[in-house]
Amino acid sequence: MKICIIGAGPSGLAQLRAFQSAKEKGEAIPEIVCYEKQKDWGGLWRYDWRTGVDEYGNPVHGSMYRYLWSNGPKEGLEFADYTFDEHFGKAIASYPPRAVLFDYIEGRVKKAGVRDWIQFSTVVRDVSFDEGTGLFTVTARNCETDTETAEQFDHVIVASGHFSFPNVPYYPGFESFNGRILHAHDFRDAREFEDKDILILGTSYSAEDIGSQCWKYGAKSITVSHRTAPMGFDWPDNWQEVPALERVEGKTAYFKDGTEKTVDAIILCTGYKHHFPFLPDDLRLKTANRLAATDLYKGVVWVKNPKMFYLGMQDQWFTFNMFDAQAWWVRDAILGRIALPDRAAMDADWQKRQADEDAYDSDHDAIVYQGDYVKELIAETDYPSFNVDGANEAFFQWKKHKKKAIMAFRDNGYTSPITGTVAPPHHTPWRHALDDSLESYLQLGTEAAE
Ligand code: FAD
Ligand code: NA7
Repeated sequence: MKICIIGAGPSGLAQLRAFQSAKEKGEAIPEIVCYEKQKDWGGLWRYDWRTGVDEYGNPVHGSMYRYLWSNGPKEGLEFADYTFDEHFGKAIASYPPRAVLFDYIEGRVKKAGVRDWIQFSTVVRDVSFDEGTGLFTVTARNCETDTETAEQFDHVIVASGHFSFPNVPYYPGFESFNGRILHAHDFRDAREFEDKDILILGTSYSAEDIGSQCWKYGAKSITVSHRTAPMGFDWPDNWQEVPALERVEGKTAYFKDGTEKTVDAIILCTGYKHHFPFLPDDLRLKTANRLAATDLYKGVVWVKNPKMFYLGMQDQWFTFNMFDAQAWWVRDAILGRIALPDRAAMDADWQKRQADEDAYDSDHDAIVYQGDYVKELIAETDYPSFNVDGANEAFFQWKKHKKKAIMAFRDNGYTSPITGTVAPPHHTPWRHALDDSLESYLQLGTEAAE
C-alpha cells in the first residue's frame, strides 16, 4: 500500500508521526510519500518574508508575520506525546512567539526521524481517481529540478491548510485609494505602519492581532471596522471600533453611521478561503470555515470517496493536538483498524455535527464542542489520552484574561494538561517585548552568561 500526504505543516507532520509511532511499535506500515511545496517543514510556522509568488512563481503559502506570538495559550495545543517540558527541558511561558513554536513542532519530527519521507520544494498540481483500479494518480512538480512526476497511491491525505488563500472583498473607491491596501496574508512587519493611521476590516483573530502588533510597534491610530459586531475589548486610547465600511475616497474612509476617517493604509483581515486548485470537483472540499466541515465524516473522511482524507480543515480552537487526534484516527482507518460505515451514515455524521455546532451560542460552548471532538477521536486510537478538560480550562482562562486586559493577556500562565506544569510568567510583559526571537524568549544568552 502507498499513501500520499499533501503538505508538511503541523497536520501533515502529525500524519507522519502517527505512522512512525506505529512503525516504532513494530507494526507494518505502508510506503509514505509527503509532498511539500516549501523548502522546509512547519507549514505556516515557517516564516516566509516573501509575499505574492515564491521564487518558482507559485503563490506564497505563508500568512504569518514577524513578531507573531501565539494567539492562544500553548497549553491548548500541546502534543500529548511530546511535551513542552520534554522539548525545552524547562517550564516556559504560555504564549510563545512563532520561532519558539516552530522549534517545538520541529523537535518532535526530528526525534521521530521522518524527514526522508518528505519531498520538499514539490508542489502537487493534480490529483485524479481511477474507479477501475481504485488508485489515485498524484501529479507533482519538483520546482528545484523543474521536473514533473505522476505517481499512483491507494490513499491521499490532504493537509495543505486553509489559512493561505485570502478572501479579498471589494469596496467602492479601493481602485483609487491613495495608500496601501493589503490582505492579512501579505502583512509581514508592523514597523511598516509606525506613525501611520491604519484602517482594519474584520473582527476576528487577524484583525485583533495585526491591530495589536501595529499598536505595539508605534502606529499612530488604529480604526477597526466591523461588518457584524465590534470586538468590544477595552482598547488603548488611539484605537477605535467603527461600523461597516461604505466607501473610500482619496485617503478617506466613510462608514455606515456617517462617520469618516482619513487613513494611510487599509489592512483586510477578512479571512481565508478553503482553496484546493490541485483537486478535481469530485475530490474537492467545499466548506465554510466552521468547526464541523461539510462532507467530512468524523471531520476527516471525504464522504464522496472514503479512500481520501482531509486533516485540519476545521476552524480551530484546538490545533496541534487536534491534528494529532485526526492523524492517528486516519492512520487507523487506513490500516483497517477502524471500519468506515456506509455513505448514508457518513453523511448523517457530518450533518449532525453541523446541527450541534449551530445549536451552541457561546465561545465557551464552542470550545467544549471541539474538545469533545478531540476526546472522541483519541478514544478510538492509541494516541496518548490527555486531560482535554484541562486544555479547555486554559482556553476559558485565556478568554477571561483577554476581556480583562487585551494588551496584557499574554502575560498570564496556565497549567499543562499533559504534565501539570504551571507556566511561569514571561520575563518581559508582551507590550514591552519587542524582540520575538527564540533566544530572547528563552533567555538563552542570559543563561549561558550566568
Ligand atoms: P499549514 O500550516 O497551512 O500547512 C500546510 C502545508 O501544506 C504548507 O507547508 C504548504 O506549503 C503545504 N502545501 C499547500 N499546498 C500544497 C501543494 N499543492 N503541494 C504541496 N504542499 C502544499 N494556531 C495556533 O495554534 N496558535 C496560533 O497562535 C496561531 N496563529 C496563527 C496565525 C496566523 C496568521 C494564521 C494564518 C494561522 C494561525 N494558527 C495558529 C492556525 C494554523 O492554521 C495552525 O497552527 C497550523 O499551522 C495549521 O496546520 P496545517 O498543517 O493544517 O496547515
Ligand atoms: P476569520 O476568523 O475567518 O475572520 C474573518 C473576519 O473577516 C470576520 O471578522 C468577518 O466578519 C470579516 N469579513 C469577512 N468578509 C468581510 C467583508 N467582505 N467585509 C468586512 N469584513 C469581512 O479570519 P482570521 O484571518 O481573523 O483568522 C483566521 C486564522 O488566522 C485564525 O485561525 C487565526 O489563528 C489566524 P463577520 O464576523 O463575518 O462579519
